[in-house]
Amino acid sequence: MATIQDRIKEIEEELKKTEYNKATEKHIGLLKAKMSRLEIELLSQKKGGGEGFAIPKTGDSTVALVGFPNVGKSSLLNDLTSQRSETGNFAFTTLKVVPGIMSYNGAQIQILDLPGIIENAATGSGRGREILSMVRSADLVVVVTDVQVKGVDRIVNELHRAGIVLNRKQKNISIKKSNSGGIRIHKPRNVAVDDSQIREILKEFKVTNADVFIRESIDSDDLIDHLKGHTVYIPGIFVVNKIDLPHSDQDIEDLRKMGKVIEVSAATKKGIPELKEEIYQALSLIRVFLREKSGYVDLERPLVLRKGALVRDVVRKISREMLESYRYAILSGPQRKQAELRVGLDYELLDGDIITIISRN
Ligand SMILES: Nc1nc2c(ncn2[C@@H]2O[C@H](COP(=O)(O)OP(=O)(O)OP(=O)(O)O)[C@@H](O)[C@H]2O)c(=O)[nH]1
Ligand SMILES: [Mg+2]
Repeated sequence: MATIQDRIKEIEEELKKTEYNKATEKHIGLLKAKMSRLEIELLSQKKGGGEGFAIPKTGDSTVALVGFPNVGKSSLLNDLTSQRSETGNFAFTTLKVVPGIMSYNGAQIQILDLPGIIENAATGSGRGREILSMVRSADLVVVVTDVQVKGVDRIVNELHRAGIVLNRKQKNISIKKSNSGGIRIHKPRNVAVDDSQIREILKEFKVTNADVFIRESIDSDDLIDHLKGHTVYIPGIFVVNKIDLPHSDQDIEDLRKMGKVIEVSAATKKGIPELKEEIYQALSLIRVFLREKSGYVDLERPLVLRKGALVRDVVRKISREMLESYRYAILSGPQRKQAELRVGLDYELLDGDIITIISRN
């Protein structure tokens, strides 16, 4: 009898052979749904992976470096942080996760150098799955390649199979299962996936009675990702390392379709300052400075928060008790028109804000 792995392989082969066009679109959607379903089945059969692998998250944000072996991930970690990760001119020099801290603009950004095990990591070895679970919890994925750019799509696909979607927003879909009544689909007119295809995909996930609410334009991948149920949506940037070596500009140009591309050389340090800046930007962080009672503002030590953070988040970071005794805060900063803005706990902060917290007593 064919094992689940065999069936996954078969579908993979068929997907490779099938050219994507209007006529095959539905068929491809269904094959992908089948494959996701089988992968979930396979994972549920396996027990947890190796031991002592997980690295605790530290700092203000976590960035995962992923890519094929020998592309220079460890060399980059060494350039970005003060950590020393072993490098070598052969595959699989790095066998465990090596963390480092990149200090940038007052933010402490944790960078994880991951072993170059990517292909079939989702369904393969325990180690591969452990690596993917570290990628899942990262705030940013940096896909590293050398100037042999071809094959980066395989990495993106492998991440996708593991429920990690790069540079795509989560779509507004909800599915309310019921006991009878079949499938009822509620969707706006501009959705490209037709009802029969939605039904087929749902059937693959054994959903036969449900109300399906689709509230924006989606494709079949969006629906499958939703049904898989554990999908995370993370920003990703692409780094082409070893740019000091001969390379094809066209290959790099093609890569730009997948996201932001930064060309660097860990060997000559070309592009390293730009890479640091891009990592910082991609994390969408803001820095807020605290004015102490004495009036002193320490500009060297900002509080680092996510874009969209509220005054409440700063107060909570300082102390829980302060949340109780909070009266109001005064904001000023380069992005504020008003000199001194009096605000409540639910006011949104902007990068560079200086905050004075006024509490009772
Ligand atoms: N020419 C050139 N060589 C580089 C560059 N960056 C790294 N290398 C070399 O490429 C080889 C692999 O570098 P590593 O940093 O060990 O690569 P890795 O991606 O961590 O490899 P694994 O741990 O095996 O996955 C080493 O011999 C490095 O010296 C670069 O920018 N230019
Ligand atoms: Mg390495």
